[in-house]
Amino acid sequence: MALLFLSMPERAAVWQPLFEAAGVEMIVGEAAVTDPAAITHLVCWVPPQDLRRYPNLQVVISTGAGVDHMPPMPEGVQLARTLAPGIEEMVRDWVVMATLMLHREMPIYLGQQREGRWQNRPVPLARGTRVGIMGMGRIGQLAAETLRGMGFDVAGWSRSGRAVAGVEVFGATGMEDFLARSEILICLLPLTAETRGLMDASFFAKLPQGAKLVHAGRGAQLDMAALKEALDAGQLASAMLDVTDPEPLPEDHWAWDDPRIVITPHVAASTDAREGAQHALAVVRASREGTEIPGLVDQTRGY
Ligand code: NDP
Ligand code: OXD
Repeated sequence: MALLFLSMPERAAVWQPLFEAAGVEMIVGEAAVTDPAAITHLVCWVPPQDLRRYPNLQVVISTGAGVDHMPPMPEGVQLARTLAPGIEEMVRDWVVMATLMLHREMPIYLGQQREGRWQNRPVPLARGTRVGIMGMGRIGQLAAETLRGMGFDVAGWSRSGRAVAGVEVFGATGMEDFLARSEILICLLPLTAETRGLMDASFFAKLPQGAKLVHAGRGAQLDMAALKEALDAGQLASAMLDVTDPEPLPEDHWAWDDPRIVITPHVAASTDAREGAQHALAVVRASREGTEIPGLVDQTRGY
């Protein structure tokens, strides 16, 4: 079994000794492939032009938690995402930061600072403030745990509505009730056919007036024109976005200068090279042993 590594050279330098120690062949870059038939595993963010070049490919591993950027896999090829505690903790930290920033009205205070204005506003309590998390997977659950610990009243929404200890989770049919209670809405959904364009005008209308949006899922889940309308109408008070569509936004996009929005350039998480390598090794071992591939994606469902 050999793994083809198509990612950053500085990461390859961390991976190589770990693969050597594990006795798994790792090839860096397509140019170094002498026998395409030897490649059984491929790790990348940007996939190669033609996956069919590798006739014995078993698993393609995304270097991140998401897989929405991947093309359809050739017949028989499995798709996995990287499971790494660091990714989950980093996104949790970003979500908690963004939730607090919006809850404590930082967009307004940053505006006041730029104007040299010292003016206080009512100070809200976290305790009892109703937060709704869309996507109660690995990251959503971690964020829920921390936000609950800070006193926020957290509910979740997921496809299955699967129970999560200590959190009320709404399923697909409970969306309206979930939105109606979400004073701060957090999106941690994967991008799929079902979630593309989900946050539009009718969606925002279901939130309480003056709600705040924290978005770390994927840009294409958010209709930016609807976001602007909701902000202008006071239906939304503010938003913090780590993901946009496209990334980056065009230079002249209205959102760059909108004081109600804080944008970070898709930096909620970045996979730690060591953790990424350990995950890839676990995938190769699982393929060898015929056990379940960690991070296996259901390609029909899209996540
Ligand atoms: P998981 O697969 O563990 O969880 C996904 C959750 O979304 C599950 O609870 C799932 O429901 C729910 N879900 C999926 N589709 C729907 C739907 N149509 N309606 C309602 N709920 C749905 O993913 P992670 O928690 O690991 O990651 C989530 C996403 O976060 C990633 O896909 C990626 O887009 C984003 N991300 C962003 C990063 C950044 O830097 N900004 C970094 C890492 C991830 P169910 O439980 O029923 O299956
Ligand atoms: C990821 C991401 O999916 O960085 O890991 O968004």
